[in-house]
Amino acid sequence: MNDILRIAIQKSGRLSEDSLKLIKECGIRFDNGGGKLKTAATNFPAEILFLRDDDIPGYVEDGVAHLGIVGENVSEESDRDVDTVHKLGFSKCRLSIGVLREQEYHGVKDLDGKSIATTYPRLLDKYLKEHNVTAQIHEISGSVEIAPSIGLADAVCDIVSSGSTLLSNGLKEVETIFRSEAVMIASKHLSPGQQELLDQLLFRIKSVQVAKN
Ligand code: PRT
Ligand code: ZN
Repeated sequence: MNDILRIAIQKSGRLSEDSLKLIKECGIRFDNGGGKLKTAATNFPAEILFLRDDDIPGYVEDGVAHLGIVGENVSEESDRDVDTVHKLGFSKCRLSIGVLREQEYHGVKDLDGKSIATTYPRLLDKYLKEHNVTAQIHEISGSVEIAPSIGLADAVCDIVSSGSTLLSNGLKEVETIFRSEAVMIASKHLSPGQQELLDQLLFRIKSVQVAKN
């Protein structure tokens, strides 16, 4: 069997350390020194690709990578045609709507006619439609939380973990629209050999998770 699994993980960011740790805890050894973009495992038929998290779902959909570790928020927002094969239990966070603290808020209908700044337009749009709310979505690429205080939007929709970023920007969390954690995603076009390798890897991941609980 000459199959190899190419696993994409985040190069540098909140997912990187736990992704590497998980792979190592599965007994897979590799050299990741020198800021390389790709490295081969020495004791398992796998290669690790180090990418920006936003690029991972697309690489997995295209089959350039066979597996990826990414936040469910990023995978869902990308709307790529991939399988979510396992929840990994780290990088837990939520995608929430926040409004200025002094603004009265009674429920999601209060967002009707408002503008909301976000880097997650697709997930936000889905949520608003499900709740029959018509709001204007302002897609911006970063520093979302500052938008209401500078008059760019009435509300924000962004990732929240401790809540301190919202707080320090004078915002309060009013709706949680999506709960996320790191997930393993897989290409829909694995060969039988790659599927077998994935099953082995998932067995190891589940064993690591059981051992921790
Ligand atoms: O460079 P690259 O594109 O790869 O990375 P990135 O900067 O896009 O992502 P990164 O590393 O910041 O986050 C990767 C993933 O970690 C996200 O997609 C989430 O799944 C998850 N995660 C967990 C978080 C947070 N917690 C988090 N707190 N992602 C972002 N944040 C940010 C949030 O955007 C906000 O600015 O932290 C701030 C809020 O945190 P609190 O604790 O103040 O509420
Ligand atoms: Zn990113």
